Amino acid sequence: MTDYRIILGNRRYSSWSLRGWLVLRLTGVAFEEIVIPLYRPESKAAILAHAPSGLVPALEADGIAIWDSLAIAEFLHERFPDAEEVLQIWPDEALDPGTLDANAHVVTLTHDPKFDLPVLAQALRSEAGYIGALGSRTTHRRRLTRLREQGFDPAQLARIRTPVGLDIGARTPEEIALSILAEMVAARRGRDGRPLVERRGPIHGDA
Ligand SMILES: N[C@@H](CCC(=O)N[C@@H](CS)C(=O)NCC(=O)O)C(=O)O
Repeated sequence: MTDYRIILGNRRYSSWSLRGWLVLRLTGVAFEEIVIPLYRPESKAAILAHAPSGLVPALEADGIAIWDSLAIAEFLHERFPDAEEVLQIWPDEALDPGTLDANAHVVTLTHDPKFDLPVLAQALRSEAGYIGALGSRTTHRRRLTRLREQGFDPAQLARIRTPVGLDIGARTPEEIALSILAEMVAARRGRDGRPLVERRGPIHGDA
């Protein structure tokens, strides 16, 4: 019987790890999970002991290593073609603009145009109250060009917040998440995210 072992980072902030793990879980097969704390001096060597890419997730099955989350998904799909819950769809196909109202917050995090662009286009077609995209200004200039080609006008494109988050000097994944969530709250409450010590009016008052 095949033993399946998945090597991954913390699923809460490594979305690549989450994807590999999710697909494996949806097959219904029993598996062992090896969680490697990321971004520590010893992390790379620990991952390299399992996958030559030095990146998580990686899957071990029948003495072979499979890495890159898409390769893991492909491999598992071939092994478990009947796993009904495995969704073979792209993120934008899963995202129905009709379900996103003013309370919806959409942020793309992959930096990969093949995932980010279709999702941003769907979000722009929706009423989502907050649309953000992680990535450099150069990446965003390229995104804007592609979205303009799809017919979005400057006013529509201005809804995308990027670089996303408040300026708190965030570096780690946790800090970046905090900066994005803080901006979401500020946007929702109509505030600009300045320190409270600089606020003249009532702290909980209207913007
Ligand atoms: N394209 C790869 C990306 C994997 C990836 O970038 N993993 C990150 C964590 S989210 C990683 O292992 N980082 C560790 C490092 O760079 O040392 C996949 O789909 O699996």
